[in-house]
Amino acid sequence: MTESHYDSVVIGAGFAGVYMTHKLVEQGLTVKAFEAAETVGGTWFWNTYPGARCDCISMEYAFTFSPELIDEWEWTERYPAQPEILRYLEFVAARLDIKRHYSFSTRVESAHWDENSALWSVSTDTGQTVTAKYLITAAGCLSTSSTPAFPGIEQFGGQTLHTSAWPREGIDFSGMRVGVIGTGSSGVQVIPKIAEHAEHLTVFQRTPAFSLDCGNRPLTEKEKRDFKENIEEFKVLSRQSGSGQFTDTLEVNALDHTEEERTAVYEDRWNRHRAIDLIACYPDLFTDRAANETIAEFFRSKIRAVVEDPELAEALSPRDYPLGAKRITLDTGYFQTYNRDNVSLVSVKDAPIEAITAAGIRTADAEYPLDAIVFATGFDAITGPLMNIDIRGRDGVQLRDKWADGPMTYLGLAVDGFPNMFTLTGPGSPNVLTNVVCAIEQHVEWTADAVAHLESVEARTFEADETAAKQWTAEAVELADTTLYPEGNSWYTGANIPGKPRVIMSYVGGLNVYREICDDVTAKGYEGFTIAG
Ligand code: NA7
Repeated sequence: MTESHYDSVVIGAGFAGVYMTHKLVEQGLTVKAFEAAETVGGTWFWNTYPGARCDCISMEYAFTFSPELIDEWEWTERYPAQPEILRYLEFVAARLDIKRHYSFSTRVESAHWDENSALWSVSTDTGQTVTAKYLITAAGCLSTSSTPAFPGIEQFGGQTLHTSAWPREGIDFSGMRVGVIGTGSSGVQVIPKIAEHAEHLTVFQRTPAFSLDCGNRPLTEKEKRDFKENIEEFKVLSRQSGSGQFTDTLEVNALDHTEEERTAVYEDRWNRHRAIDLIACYPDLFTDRAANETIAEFFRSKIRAVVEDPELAEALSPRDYPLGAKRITLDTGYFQTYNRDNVSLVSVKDAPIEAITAAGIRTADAEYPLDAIVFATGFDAITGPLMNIDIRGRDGVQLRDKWADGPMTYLGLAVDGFPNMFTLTGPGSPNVLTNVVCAIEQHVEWTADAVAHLESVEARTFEADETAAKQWTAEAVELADTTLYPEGNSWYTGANIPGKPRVIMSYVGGLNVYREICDDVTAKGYEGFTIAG
């Protein structure tokens, strides 16, 4: 073999790529890893917009596999801001000595399976080509940004920015008329920050967000100590939970409580400032629309309590989808921002944005002159990062063609016709509907065990069976249909990208159940896979 052959290629240096590379190296495999950014971080490298913050609690959004990493790292805030998570990943990369396996500032353009050699041939935008037995994608769920194809975008005379490609030196909005399009997690976080500096901020809202005041604050010394002292119990509880975040779900349905009892429960949960404590507080909240409406109305009451103008409060209140069917956003002073004199809201639901002009934004019924436009318009999530790479399996079949009508995977981790390829946080896994770091630890460890097994039996190929993939994908859809997820036009279902097939891209049965299924597959000798020698 030439120097450009490795046992495995890993794509990406976010949480998943860093841990996967570490595990494979630890198992004695050679690894070539690629990352488009100049360093580790993944989505936390790119999303540097002001206000960018995780929607999971810091101590829960961290690796648990290494006692040293837990011991040596100290989070400062309850909800970590982007710079702190990036520092954490740099710390992890340094402790694991992982960077030497990476080519940074290098984007993988193609990965082609070669039948004769049973190897992947992987090429990059810097002209590197390597071969590897295993191809492991850790390309992230939110790494392909989406900017709607508004006509005239190129004519705009001011500055345009996407939240996920923010200038690292920052931008001074003083004296500027700024427009923000989008009120998902990114919009809800960036809007209060821009409002502090802009001369005027106009928010273009198509769908209002259910948002939870994250009540962010520094962690107390006691919280930090308790976490480390009780880490083993924490690991057990988070692994037993469906969302990778322990919560105490009541044993009574929302509709079996009186309104007064429910309000007391919601109020208590609201003050915990943790989304899972609200959405999972009653068992029926996410399966019964009437139950869901009770908590949706509670969230609306919080908007009315903050926004001084009742008409504006109503315009900011979500009404036409269940709470949780689009991601609950976590905010710091979001609704308060609309009480400012320099902020206005434009609803583009009924009068959509028609064009971007040289001077600003034109909707169906008005024109808004602007100096800068911020696209907080989200991502071609989960499948986008994989379909953007020219990945070809057996018989030259392209992944993007295979998934043209929607992704099909086995366990979210493997695709039939694509031997020796593992898709960490892939569609059909419990990726973004759980604490993703918890999901990543499970995916990486399961994959590492599979690779160790394949090496020990000197397997040549490992491939998901088509029937297993079809069945897994169909079951994942059926399971989602028992919930309220299909009722939201969210990036969970591809509904945010025009033309993208509308199908749930996450396994909604819970990370705990998923873990058992994966372990069972392993125990049954990789049931649903064909291992060829
Ligand atoms: P999201 O949650 O997909 O939000 C995108 C926002 O942009 C959302 O409010 C969209 O409205 C809006 N949007 C998209 N296209 C348009 C057009 N054409 N016109 C008007 N408004 C539009 O992305 P985020 O970056 O906020 O969050 C993604 C995840 O990143 C987040 O959940 C965290 O996990 C991190 P819509 O709702 O589609 O009507």
